[in-house]
Amino acid sequence: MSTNFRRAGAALFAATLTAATLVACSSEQAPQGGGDGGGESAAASDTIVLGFSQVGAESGWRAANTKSIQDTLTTENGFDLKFSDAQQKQENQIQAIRSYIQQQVDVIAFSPVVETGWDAVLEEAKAAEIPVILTDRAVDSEDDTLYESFIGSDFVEEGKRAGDWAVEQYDGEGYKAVELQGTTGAAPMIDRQQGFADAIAGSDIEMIDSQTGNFTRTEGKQVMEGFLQKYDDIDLVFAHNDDMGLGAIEAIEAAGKVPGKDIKIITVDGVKDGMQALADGKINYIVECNPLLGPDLAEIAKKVVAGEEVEKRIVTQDEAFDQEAAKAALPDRQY
Ligand code: GZL
Repeated sequence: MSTNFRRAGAALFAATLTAATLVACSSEQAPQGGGDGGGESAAASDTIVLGFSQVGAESGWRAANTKSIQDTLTTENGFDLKFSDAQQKQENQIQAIRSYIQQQVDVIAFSPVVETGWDAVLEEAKAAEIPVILTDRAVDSEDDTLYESFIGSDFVEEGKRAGDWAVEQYDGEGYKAVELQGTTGAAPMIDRQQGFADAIAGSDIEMIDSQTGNFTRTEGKQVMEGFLQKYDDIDLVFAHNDDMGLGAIEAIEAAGKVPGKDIKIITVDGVKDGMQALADGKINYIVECNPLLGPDLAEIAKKVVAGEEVEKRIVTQDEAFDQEAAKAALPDRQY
């Protein structure tokens, strides 16, 4: 009998027991959390207690992702959301997941800050029969029974789309490019770098330097300042997110050059500030990475708790924008 089925049976037993308990003593405060039920109020047994460990608050994308999760996993929608911000530290995420296990939540969900180092804590969640859902970023675990589903974009495809556009626009001009990489070891950093490199491999665009800007505007600016001091012939910046691209714009302007013209910029995400810079001609192309993962997470969590089979991989659909498309899209952007 699968874990999910076992948990569904336990939930049904708990609900039945709860109904009986409510008749006997309506004032008893039901214990929060999953576990075997026992004494839970009918309302509480219908509520899914979900523990979520978020990467941090490093970028506009992350803020939009957090808002989507908190706006969707509400009590009105049947959730008791326990939310923690790991400030981009894996040890904080592991600590939060262990806390959720101790609290016997019904489901654990998280966006892994980096790909590696998760097997031990995911084994602990599995031993506690608490299902885990990955959102946004992947883990490199060989054992895919450690999580029920992974909901997020295809980052290799995002990098490829960025590189394909660069080749289409700039091949044959001997462009020298620099790369502002995301957090070292994070799935979007590894995959976007790979996708872009594969796309430009057959062109004369030369990647002369890469360095992490940790997905933040401040660090993206600092790294770009360093590149501008080191090289006087940069033609193109590929930034793994809008925030680092916006930091690069500040550095390029401070160096007396015109972003989007003297130095072309391609980024990933499509958050409002990035799309505005694109519309203003300071960025040349943005590949979107949709952060609005709350609805998919809620749907998958409900199916998992109900013991229903769920897709192991749910790929979020992304668009891409040039400067004209950004002007048209801006008024309707949700984030
Ligand atoms: C991508 C997400 C990345 C964004 C960054 O799904 O993990 O992390 O591209 C964010 O803006 O910091």
